[in-house]
Amino acid sequence: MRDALEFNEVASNHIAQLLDSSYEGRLQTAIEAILPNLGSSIWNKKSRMTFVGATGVGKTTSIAKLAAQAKSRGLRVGLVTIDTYRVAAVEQLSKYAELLGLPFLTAGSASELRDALERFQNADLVFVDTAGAGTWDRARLEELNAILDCGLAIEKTLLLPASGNKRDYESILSAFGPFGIDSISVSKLDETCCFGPCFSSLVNAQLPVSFFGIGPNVPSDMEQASISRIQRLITRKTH
Ligand SMILES: Nc1nc2c(ncn2[C@@H]2O[C@H](COP(=O)(O)OP(=O)(O)O)[C@@H](O)[C@H]2O)c(=O)[nH]1
Ligand SMILES: [Mg+2]
Repeated sequence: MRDALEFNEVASNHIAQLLDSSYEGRLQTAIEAILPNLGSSIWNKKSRMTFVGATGVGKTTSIAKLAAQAKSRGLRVGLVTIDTYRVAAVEQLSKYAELLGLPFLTAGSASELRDALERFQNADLVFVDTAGAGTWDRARLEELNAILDCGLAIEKTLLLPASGNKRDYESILSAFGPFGIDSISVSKLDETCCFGPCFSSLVNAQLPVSFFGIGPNVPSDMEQASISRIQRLITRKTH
């Protein structure tokens, strides 16, 4: 077991916790003990939710995946984008909205976002797409937060790429942390052969872990985070 955890570059202090004698042979329980907060299901509560994170990490695609899954469960879904700087970004989500037959609005300011959410007040789920923000780009991060701070509750999920390294994760968490993150999701689990650094950043963040992106396909490649998936990712020895 130690070999597998080391192969996947799980940090040594987390390996020690996982292999603590009281947990031996009970890896699942051990993971639950150090990563206690898996996000609750979004399907049975009214929710307004946004993904924040770096450009290209998969925010828009994740929203399309979840919106499609929600629609197929018979939920009423609205889509809003505040990523209005780039024409292609608006087009990307509006194309998904068209394909999925979902209502779509754009908002360029906090008051426009508030209006959009009010127009979607009868929806079960509203997803708000955002522009990517680099961890060094303080102005962009603050601007993003100012728009999201529209006076209505929006759950913020920080989307991390599965293939990051320890320092990148630290920098992303410290850049986005001050803006109040409710949960973390991970994208592109299919694109890494080494989940340890991401796993350790999740343990260190101690925030609920909500979704895993496991491929590019809409809507199938998005799942609720689970201990069993984490266990498989940190113990596999082949790819
Ligand atoms: N392999 C893989 N590709 C993904 C995943 N999620 C998103 N992508 C791809 O990543 C690229 C950028 O995604 P996008 O949603 O536009 O990122 P955004 O800039 O954060 O909104 C697209 O080509 C997506 O198809 C995933 O879980 N696995
Ligand atoms: Mg996008």
